Amino acid sequence: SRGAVADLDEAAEFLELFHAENPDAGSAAERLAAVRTEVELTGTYRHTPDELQFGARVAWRNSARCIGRLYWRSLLVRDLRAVHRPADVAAHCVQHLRIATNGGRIRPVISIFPPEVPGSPAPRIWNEQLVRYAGYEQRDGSVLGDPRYRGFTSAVRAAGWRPPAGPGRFDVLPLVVESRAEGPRMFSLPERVVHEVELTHPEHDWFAELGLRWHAVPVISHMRLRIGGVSYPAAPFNGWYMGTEIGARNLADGDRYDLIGPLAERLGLDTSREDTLWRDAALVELNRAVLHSFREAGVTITDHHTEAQRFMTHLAKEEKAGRSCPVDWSWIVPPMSGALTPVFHRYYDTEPQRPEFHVDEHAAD
Ligand code: HEM
Ligand code: NRG
Repeated sequence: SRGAVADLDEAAEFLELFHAENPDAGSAAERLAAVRTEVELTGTYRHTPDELQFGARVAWRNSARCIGRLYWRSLLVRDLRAVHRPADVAAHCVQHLRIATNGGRIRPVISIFPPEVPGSPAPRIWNEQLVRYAGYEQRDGSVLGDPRYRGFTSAVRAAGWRPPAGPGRFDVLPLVVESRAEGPRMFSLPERVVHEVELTHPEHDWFAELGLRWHAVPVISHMRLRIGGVSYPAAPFNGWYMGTEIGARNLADGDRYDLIGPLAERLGLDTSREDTLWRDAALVELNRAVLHSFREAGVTITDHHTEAQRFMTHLAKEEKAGRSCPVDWSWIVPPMSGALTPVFHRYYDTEPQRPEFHVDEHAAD
């Protein structure tokens, strides 16, 4: 299948990078010769644990859309290349959530499942993230829950999944893991491992009555990790949230929870004219509530000013190391108060670098 055979040019490029940045790792020429032979004999090659760890960390370092890259060296890499059965993949995803959540002190973690190799297809995770909320299409065409997962929700319902206590706005979807041997299989996440934060506001007591919440850890599970010509289709990874992801997008976007209008009403803002900036005022209160609630709950989160400042530090460090740092301006600039952050006010390198994460076109939405 496509991508199953390791690309020797990409392997050489990666091994040169690995040895340049890890001078104690021995001879690059010797390793490359061994890899050449292995690829000729088997169509692929096996990364050493050190290569795997370095490759995953550098893939994060190269993520042009990620503002959180300052701590790329701290990524905890779980080598799960021996785990093939869907039930075991799901169990290790649960373990990933436990390790990453860490009682609220979130740790950046990646779990790397088997690569695509000739003759042995790798398991796949269909979910976009390990924790996502169901979206139920109502008779009137509106959606209860997260409209983004309307398609995924109806697919798992057709396959027999039932929401635990009747449909709600924040029902955690099951994992779907597929292998060649067993096909797609569904697994519910144990409630205890899905840490969530109930949203309150630092001043408005009534905010709690809105019944809003969000999960503590974003674990992206639909991106393929490609290291030195070898492709890992299931490699879920996480860091912590930047508040705006929840407050300025997930809960605010018109095609997500769409809460700006109802919130402005509760805040008593003048919504009769745009130039009162009621949308902007409501957005700020929603984002204050997100940051306040995570902080009170002891769950790691950062505001966009702090994270943008850290990213400037990261850029300076990468420049000093003589490396090009790819950046996608349209993703790096936060979705509120963009020009108040330093990342807005400059141009960036855009040339992609390898290793990299890619959106896996096979994953469901
Ligand atoms: C994207 C922050 C850790 C890889 C993003 C985005 C933010 C962000 C705000 C944009 C998301 C959006 O607009 O939807 C952070 C923070 C982290 C962190 C605060 C804390 C440590 C990580 C880690 C990895 C990673 C550990 C990988 C090992 C990526 C990738 C994207 C991304 C690949 C692009 C996702 C896509 O194309 O949909 N990150 N991140 N990030 N991040 Fe990070
Ligand atoms: N906006 C998405 C998550 C995308 C990645 N963000 C991170 N990644 N913080 C959301 O769920 O809102 N990370 O690995 O920490």
